Amino acid sequence: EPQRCPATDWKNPPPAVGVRDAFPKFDRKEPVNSFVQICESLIEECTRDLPKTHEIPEMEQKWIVDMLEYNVKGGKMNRGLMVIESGAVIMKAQGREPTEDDLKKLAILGWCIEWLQAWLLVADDFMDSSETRRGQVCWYKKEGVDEIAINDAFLIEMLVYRVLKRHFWMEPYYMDLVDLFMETTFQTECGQLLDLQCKNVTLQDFTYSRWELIVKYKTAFYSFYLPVALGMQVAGIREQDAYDAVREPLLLMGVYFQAQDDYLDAFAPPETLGKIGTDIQEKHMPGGPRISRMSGKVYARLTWDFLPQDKKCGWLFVQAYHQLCSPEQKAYLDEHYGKCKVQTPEEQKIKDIYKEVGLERKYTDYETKSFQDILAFKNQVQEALKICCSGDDSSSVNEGGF
Ligand code: GPP
Ligand code: MG
Ligand code: MG
Ligand code: MG
Repeated sequence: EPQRCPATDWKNPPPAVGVRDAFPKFDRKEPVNSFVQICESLIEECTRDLPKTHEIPEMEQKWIVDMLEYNVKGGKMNRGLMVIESGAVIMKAQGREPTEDDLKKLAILGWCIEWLQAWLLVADDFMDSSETRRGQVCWYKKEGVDEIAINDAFLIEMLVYRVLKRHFWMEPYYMDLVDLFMETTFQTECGQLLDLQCKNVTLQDFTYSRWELIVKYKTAFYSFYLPVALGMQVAGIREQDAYDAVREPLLLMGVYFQAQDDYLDAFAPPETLGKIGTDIQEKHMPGGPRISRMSGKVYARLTWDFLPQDKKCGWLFVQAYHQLCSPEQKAYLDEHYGKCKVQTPEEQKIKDIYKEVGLERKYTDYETKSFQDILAFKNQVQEALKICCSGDDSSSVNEGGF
């Protein structure tokens, strides 16, 4: 049999069978704990051989392990767990119980999304000049990390493809997984571009439809469509109609999710949020000398140059500015939005305006309407999954609570 990837053949080609045998089981009664255990195995597996295969010295190997430990864990793991849940529900609808290995495969793909998200956030925090993430200091802010964070983000990205190769190269849907991860990354990068370009447009351009476009691309594809599409791949679904039928409601969920993120950025206390909201403040600190320490040596160096101030197109802002504010309130936003420092009276005043114009109520109404819009797709999704799920046990899709 000809070799699959002769130009990049690994020194130790991953075996076709038994590659996950030593992995801990995914236990549906202990989903969170057993899911985390599987991440440990993945970190071990993808860093263990680097000294041999890529001539990585011990220090850099340890850097990668520590960097993964710091960045891939500590999230809510909603996306990762969603892969397992949707894969298992679909398999049941097909009239089969997911095997132990099916669940391990789903969990590994779940971690592939969590790792994708990890590198996106490492990069995003750098771009947003954020301080904290998941209750800890942002990676790029750690001493001795700084700009290395950019390469670390790229490293995590490629480790995902190495996990895919090790565990799925022999599957008929391996190419589809690679294609799906690449397309989803591209969609997310398009969204991030739209998000970052906000600093080059005026507040007038921050319309609801621009906001919706940004969040559909920067959040919804990777957070909601990707987990379910991965579950469908493992469940053996090949029909394009099925993927097309689930995409729209999942994207609506993603858009609603980002509205919630934007809402919480202003209104949730940092202890609950695990980070300090940055949507209202200016995004780049003025440049200046800064001391940093590496391998015991002290360096003084220049940090950020004076970069143009930027502003964020968030759900709260687009609602307030275009629909709810009085001319005076609008003028205040024109003067201070995206220009004030974090946790200052100006930032607080903007939050007060958000409250005065009734944004909390508006958000609750939006939440109710989103929920109804999403539920309206229930039949369409059930039909699509029934078509490609063999057997006539048509009630089982329901029971799974898809
Ligand atoms: C988070 O948005 C953005 C992403 C996860 C996409 C990043 C994409 C890249 C190509 C780097 P946010 O900045 O509103 O989220 P948070 O408030 O959590 O920082
Ligand atoms: Mg951010
Ligand atoms: Mg961002
Ligand atoms: Mg946010």
